[in-house]
Amino acid sequence: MGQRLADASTPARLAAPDEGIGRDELALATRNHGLPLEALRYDVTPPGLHYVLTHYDIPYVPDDTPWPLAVAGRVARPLHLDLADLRAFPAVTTRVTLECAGNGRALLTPRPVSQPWLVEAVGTAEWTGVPLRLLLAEAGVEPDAVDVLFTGADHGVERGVEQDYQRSLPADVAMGTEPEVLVAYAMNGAPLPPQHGRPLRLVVPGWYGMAHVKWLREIAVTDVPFTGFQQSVAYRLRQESGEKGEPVTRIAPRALLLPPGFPDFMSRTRVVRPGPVPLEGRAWSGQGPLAGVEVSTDAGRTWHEAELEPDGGWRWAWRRWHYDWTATPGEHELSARATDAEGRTQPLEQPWNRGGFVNNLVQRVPVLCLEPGEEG
Ligand SMILES: Nc1nc2c(c(=O)[nH]1)N[C@H]1C(S)=C(S)[C@@H](COP(=O)(O)O)O[C@H]1N2
Ligand SMILES: [Mo]
Repeated sequence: MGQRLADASTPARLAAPDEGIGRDELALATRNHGLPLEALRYDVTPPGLHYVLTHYDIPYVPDDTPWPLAVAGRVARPLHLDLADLRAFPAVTTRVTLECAGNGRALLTPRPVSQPWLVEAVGTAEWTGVPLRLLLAEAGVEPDAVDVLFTGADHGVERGVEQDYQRSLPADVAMGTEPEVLVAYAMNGAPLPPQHGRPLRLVVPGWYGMAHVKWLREIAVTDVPFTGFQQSVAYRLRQESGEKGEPVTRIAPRALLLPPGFPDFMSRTRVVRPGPVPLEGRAWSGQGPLAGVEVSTDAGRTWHEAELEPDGGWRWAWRRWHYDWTATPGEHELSARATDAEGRTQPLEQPWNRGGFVNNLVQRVPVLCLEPGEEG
């Protein structure tokens, strides 16, 4: 049994406000990566630019692996499928924006010691696969089903216990159509890349990343709620370490700006020239559908309605928004905020819980507008 390892989901501790990034956070930050924010320009994130989060090692899966997938537990007819069997089911393609539940946690005070995302743990892909409800119907779910448990092929040590990556969904969510959960074998029309779950992953549109189990090898229907580490210890909203906490589920509304102008290499401040500066970005929500996006160019003091483009039929994908700004010389702070149809919006003051989950604090983008004719 290995020693206790740092994990990307529940912070072992909180960093003091002035404490720099530690070795455990660096170890996570150098194997995972975020979306370069300029890639918010694309409807579908280009290959390699989608964020990646892996808790353990990426399993090695050679191209010709048949990959057995079991559908077991409280079902009338357990299934033993492989990739070829799955491809024989009707295929569905869905465009989905995926976001890590810990997105934004590196900006919190105190900072949870875990994967240090700023705001870039997001990406959009077109996933192709079999609706999970078809597999469950084929297996015949027993009436006493409570949860459906998904097991990945990766594993590691959590709090001194060796275990597989496992997450469950309530049975009604697993069998539902809004959203339709997929067992996906393709990403953007190609087999899944290794880091995104080759050869099979779960896709749960509208839910935070932890639910989308990669390297999926077993689906088990259970008559008791699943209480494993990634369900009951990690991914809970807690103010104090001993609390049971509410589970993390659907993605809260968020808008991000495509960085305007060009970066000042060291400070990362954005530099623009005076005059018209078109602002654009993306907004999404896994809770209520989006109702609107507003932009502030004065550090959140005043807000202006942005133009939010239609969803093109992709309910679970981000939507483009734009707003015409006229920049004047000097320093500015830009923000955007999304609101959903039920009035949920993004806070200006940080929401806080021990894991730094579901934190949709408004993004702040410092901008320096040059004097006319000045060089950056
Ligand atoms: N088997 C397995 N599935 C997993 C994970 C993992 O570590 N192992 N990480 C989860 C988390 S926390 C996130 S945010 C998403 C990230 O998906 P991506 O790397 O394809 O963007 O995968 C989820 N599925
Ligand atoms: Mo995540």
